[in-house]
Amino acid sequence: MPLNTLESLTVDATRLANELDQLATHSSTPAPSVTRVLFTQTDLAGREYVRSLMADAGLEVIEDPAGNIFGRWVGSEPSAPRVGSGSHCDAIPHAGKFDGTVGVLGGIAAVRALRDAGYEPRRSIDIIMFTSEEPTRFGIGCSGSRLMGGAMAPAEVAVLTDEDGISFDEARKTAGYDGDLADVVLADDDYAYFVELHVEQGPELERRQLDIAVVSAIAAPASFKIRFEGKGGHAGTVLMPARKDALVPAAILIAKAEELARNSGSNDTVATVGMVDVHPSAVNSIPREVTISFDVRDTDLATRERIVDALIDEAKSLAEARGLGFKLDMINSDPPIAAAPEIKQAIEESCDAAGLSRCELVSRAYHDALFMARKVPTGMIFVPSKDGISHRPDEYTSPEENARGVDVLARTLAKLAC
Ligand code: HGY
Ligand code: MN
Ligand code: MN
Repeated sequence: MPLNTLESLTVDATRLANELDQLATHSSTPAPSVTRVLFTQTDLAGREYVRSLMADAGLEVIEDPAGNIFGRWVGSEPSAPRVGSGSHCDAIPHAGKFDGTVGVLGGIAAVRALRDAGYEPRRSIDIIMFTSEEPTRFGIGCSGSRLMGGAMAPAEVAVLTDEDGISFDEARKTAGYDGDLADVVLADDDYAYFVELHVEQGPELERRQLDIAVVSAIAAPASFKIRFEGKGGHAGTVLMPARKDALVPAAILIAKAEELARNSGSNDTVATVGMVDVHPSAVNSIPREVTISFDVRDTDLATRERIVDALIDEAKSLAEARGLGFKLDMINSDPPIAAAPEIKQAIEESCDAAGLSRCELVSRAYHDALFMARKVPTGMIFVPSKDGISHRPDEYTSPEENARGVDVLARTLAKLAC
């Protein structure tokens, strides 16, 4: 079908907004927050809803052993490498309703708009809900796309365990996902292209008053845990010289992380300690074991590595100087990716055809696209985030802004799948 039929492309902004609201009701925390953790009841309910939307849009619903869900629009050449699009529907505790979901429900809306415009793909188009982009339950993000992209071995993912000691393998099977995780890994020619629509989760589009960002690169995330082991004891009877307090060096290290990130010489360096676990955590007991989680990112791999190494060195010398035990648990340390030029161009042309303003941005958040890029030429489309807010209940992108992103996604998919 010639692409000029796309002049008649219309996206139902209200319907998409209602569907995003409906999905947000599947949450284990009260509105306006959204919490939807991998393979919990609310996640399973969310999956059911996504499958119903895919089926309603005429997509063939396929699920793999890791719980990745594919809504397939079979093209006239079903054996040709497909075009993939999609994102995630799991949500960290007390998040908002747009992170990830706009890329899944927006992808389905893009298919509806293309069908209504009379478009017929040559390459099949898959709208993918990746099984778990957030690290909440198993400590590492993007387990589904890591498997698909070959960034993590099936045997490694299978044994990831949550804080109750339940493994990924047990959790997926309880959720009804059997089969061999090795079947999740993509063949090199499964997909020709992958495009992800996502909210910016930053302030740039709103600040510059632009409609769309064409993502040029995705920053490199690393996360690790450091544990200090001391002696603990009674808060009243153990005098200061005799103490081996595990929380004080942790506090010093947290301040050090901020100092290193602020003074790295790069505006793109970020370092966060989002979790601190203190044992035994009693007001009158000296902390005996403390585990702190680090999230360090930069668009430049060498800079990020330098900050991570400096933090680990600092931790080791703090432990030595204070006679404490020390343990490092490296969780992930991923390279950045650059978006594929041909996909950036398709997105740019689609913005221009739709009469939408655009700019180029680096993604400081990671996404499933970071791992799909291991196997497939990949690109991303951003729509604005109000006040740059995300991972908070007041995350917001308007129906009109989401619909503009879907319009660009639809045109981009049509270009790539023809
Ligand atoms: O942390 C991230 O960048 C993503 O939102 N999970
Ligand atoms: Mn997120
Ligand atoms: Mn996301």
